[in-house]
Parts: sequence; structure tokens; C-alpha cells
Amino acid sequence: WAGKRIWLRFGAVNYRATVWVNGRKLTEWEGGHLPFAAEATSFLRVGEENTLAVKVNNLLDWTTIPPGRVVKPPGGEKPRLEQYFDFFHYAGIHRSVHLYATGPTCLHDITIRTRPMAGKVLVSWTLEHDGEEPYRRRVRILDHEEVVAEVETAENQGELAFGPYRLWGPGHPYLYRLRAELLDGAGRVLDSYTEDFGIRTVAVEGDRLLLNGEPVYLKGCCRHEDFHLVGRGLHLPLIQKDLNLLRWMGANSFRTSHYPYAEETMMLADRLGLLVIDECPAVGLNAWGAFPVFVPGRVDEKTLATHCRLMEALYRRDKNHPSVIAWSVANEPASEEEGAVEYFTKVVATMRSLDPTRPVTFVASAAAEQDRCGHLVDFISVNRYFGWYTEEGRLDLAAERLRADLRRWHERYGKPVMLTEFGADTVAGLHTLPPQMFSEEYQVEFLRTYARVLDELDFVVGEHVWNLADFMTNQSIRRVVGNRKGVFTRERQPKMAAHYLRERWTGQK
Ligand code: GCB
Repeated sequence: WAGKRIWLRFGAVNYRATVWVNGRKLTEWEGGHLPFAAEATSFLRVGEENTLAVKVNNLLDWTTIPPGRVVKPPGGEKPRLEQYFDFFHYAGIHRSVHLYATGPTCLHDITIRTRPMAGKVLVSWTLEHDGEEPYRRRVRILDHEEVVAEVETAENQGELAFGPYRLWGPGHPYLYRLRAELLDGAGRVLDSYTEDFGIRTVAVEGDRLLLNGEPVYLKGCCRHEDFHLVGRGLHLPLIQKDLNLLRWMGANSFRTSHYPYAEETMMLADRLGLLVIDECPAVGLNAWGAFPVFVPGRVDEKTLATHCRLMEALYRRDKNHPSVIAWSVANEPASEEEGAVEYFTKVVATMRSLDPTRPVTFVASAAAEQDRCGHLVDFISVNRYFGWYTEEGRLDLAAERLRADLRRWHERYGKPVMLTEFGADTVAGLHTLPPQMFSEEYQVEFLRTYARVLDELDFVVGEHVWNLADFMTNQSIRRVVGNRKGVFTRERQPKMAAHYLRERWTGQK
């Protein structure tokens, strides 16, 4: 470590973090699910014991993403945190903390974009570095160990071409690697980094979502980072297990509801060929309207700035993953409000200026005729619970409502529609005949009813069941120890619905 630059990197701290090293403040960060790093060289005493202290604060207010507020009840009761989302608000250091060393000149960032053409692919790359100006950069593309393209240049960006090449996609998750090196005048390597990438295109055309030019239908579940033993703490076997369960059911995709997942999840999705709608942590915007983030004529600039900053952090972290096929800029914002248009015009424009290569969406809960923001996005995403929160127990009515509702979205915007959530709370082991709410039979009938409607509508481009597994929430009369809409239990054992989905998605019994 001696003579090197030493850095500290936190994978995620929920929600605010202040970091001290040996009693001196090193850095602070706001945003619960994204990484941050700082150089600690001058704070550390190499070869001695050092003290690292982290203060974590999970209070939310109207300028945080997600928003929330501390309510002080009259009469001296303890203040409590009011949250506008349906998952447990775990506080703490949720992901790994790394201490690492670099030379004085080091790479900070690599951006890789691919443009597949007939017979060859163009790979454009950009490097960011820190410290002294290196003499040259060497960039190589590796297919396993074989170098398929290489350049040495004084520039921080360039383009490499090679061919033939293999496309990335579900069922063929072929990855290449880009190795970037900073060189000094004598050709010595000052720093190097190797990043995986895949070659694929994604586009929206008419009523279709296209992957590598072919229509793709998204099948899968939303998840939560949640497990009975570790809460939201990073648990690598759980990530492997969850993505395996998705694949076992024949799923090809998931959404990172309702916040960015651990980087390891994204890496595994690349390797397994799963498609990801990558969601930023903006859940419940304007939910209860007590302190609205947007009202006609006034948008809360501080919230908007936090929102855009976190989307940029998400983009920077996840931009090179071929698995990421779309950005979701929010879950269930009050998109029917007039102020939402100004707010989301800015949010979507920010996302597009960062990344012109991927479709952008937000996940709606409003009725099609009341929504004001669908024109801003590339495809429509909607969450629906007919037959659960409304039309309770009436799956015949639920089917009618769903059909009419999805058609209205399509008629109104003429864009592909994705059903991003639908599901029914189900207590594992509870059986009823005829199927009644909360029973395993009802969950299967609910999913089957939705599936029939979706299969009729050719503008629907995907279905994500809510949820892969049961997860913890705040206590409420609507929750039977957490949200039970999982098709697996919180311990990851299947309910009947998991077998039903496997049958639907793989055609296997
Ligand atoms: C939703 C939310 C999700 C909830 C789900 C439910 O629309 O997006 O966070 O957990 O409904 O089960 O109520």
C-alpha cells in the first residue's frame, strides 16, 4: 500500500452516509442504493491501525429519492417516519465496502458502446482517468483470451472494429472483454481495467420491443433485495438462487423494483442472459400529496436535482451491462397530475441525454385516460391489481377491466404496453376450493386470468409478475407478515403459482 493512492468504496448505504477516517471527515453521500468512493490516502497511516467510522441516517424527507417524511404527532408521541412505498425501509451498510490501492495515475471510468453491422461490429470506447496525463492508452478487445482488436493512442476515446462477432441475448449470453491500459513513456502499465460487454441492440418499433432486430416478449417477475436472514444485506448465494429460480420458470427478464440492485446481480444477469429494466429509486412520488414534489406551476427543484443525480449515478454504474435494456425513471408517480409533465419532461430528458441507446419508461399506476406523461416515454409500463385491490375475488370482472384498461393505454399513445406488475397475496399452504383470495388456488387463477387477456392483445410486450418472493413490509392490516405476493416464499420455496408460471413460460409440465 505504501506509496500508492488508497481509496474507499461503499456499494450502498441506506440512505445518507458520512464517513470519517481517523477522526477526519472523508466524504458524505446521499442515495441509498448506489455506490460512492473517495480517496483516503492522506487520511490513512499505512502500517498502523486506522479507525473508519460511518454514520448512517435513513430518515427521508420531501427532497430525498424516495421521498418520505418524519411526522411528529401532537401530544408528545414519538416521531415516526412516514414512507410511501411498500417494502421495509432497512437502514445500514447494505453492500460491500472495498479498500483498494492504485498508482498515482488511474482509470476511473470506461464507457463501451457497440454498433453491430453486417460482418463486423464497431465498438466505441471512452476512458476517464485521474492523476497525471498518461503518455498513451492501449485498448484491446478480448474474445476469451484471444485479442480480436487493439489500438494504441494518445486519445481518451476511439473506435475498434472486428468481425465476425457473436450477439448477446437470452439463451446466448456471449460476453467479450475490453481491457484498457494507461501507459507511460517507457511503455510501462500505469493502470489497467478489464470490463465485460456484450453486443446487442434494443429498440422500440411500432408495437414491438426489438432485441437484436427481433421482437422480444418479456417474461419474468419483479424482485426485492430481501431475505429473512439478512434483510437487504448483500447475500451472493441469494442473488444466484433468485436468478436461477427465474430461469427455472423460463423467465427471460426482471425489473429492479424499486431501486438499483447490487452490481453482482447485474453482472450475473449479463452472464445468464437475463434482460433487465433498470429502475432508479424514485418510488411513490407525490403519493399522498402532503408535500407534493410537483404541483401545477411548481416543481421541487431539490427533489428533481436529487432524482437526476441518482439517475446519472445509476447510468454510470450500469451503462456497460448488455442485460440492461431499458431505464425506468420512477415507479407509480402521480402521472395524472399537471405538475408531473414538467417534472418528467426534465427527468426523461436527463436520462436520454446520458444514454441515447436505451428506451426509457416509467411505471404507471394512473388510469390511461388520466395519465399525462405517457407521451414522454418509449413504451408504456403499467401495474395492475384488478381482482385484488379492486374487484376482490371477481376474476371475471378483473379480466374485463384489464382488457379495457390496456386497450385504452394503447389507443391513447400507440406504443407497446408492458404489464410491469400484477399479483395476489398468497399464504403458502392455504388451499381453498373454489379459489378464494389468499389461497394458492386463487393466485394461480389470478395469473391464469391475466395471462389469457395478455395473450389476446398483440401490443403487449411483456409480463412481470409481482413478486418473485414474499418480502418484508411495514405492518398493516393489508399485510400478512409482509407482502405475500411472491410466487416463492421468503425462504424461496415454490407456491403452486411458480409451477404454473414454469408451465406457461417453458411449455414444460
Ligand atoms: C404496487 C407497488 C409495489 C407494491 C404492490 C402491492 O403497485 O408498485 O411496490 O408492493 O403494488 O403488492 O401492493
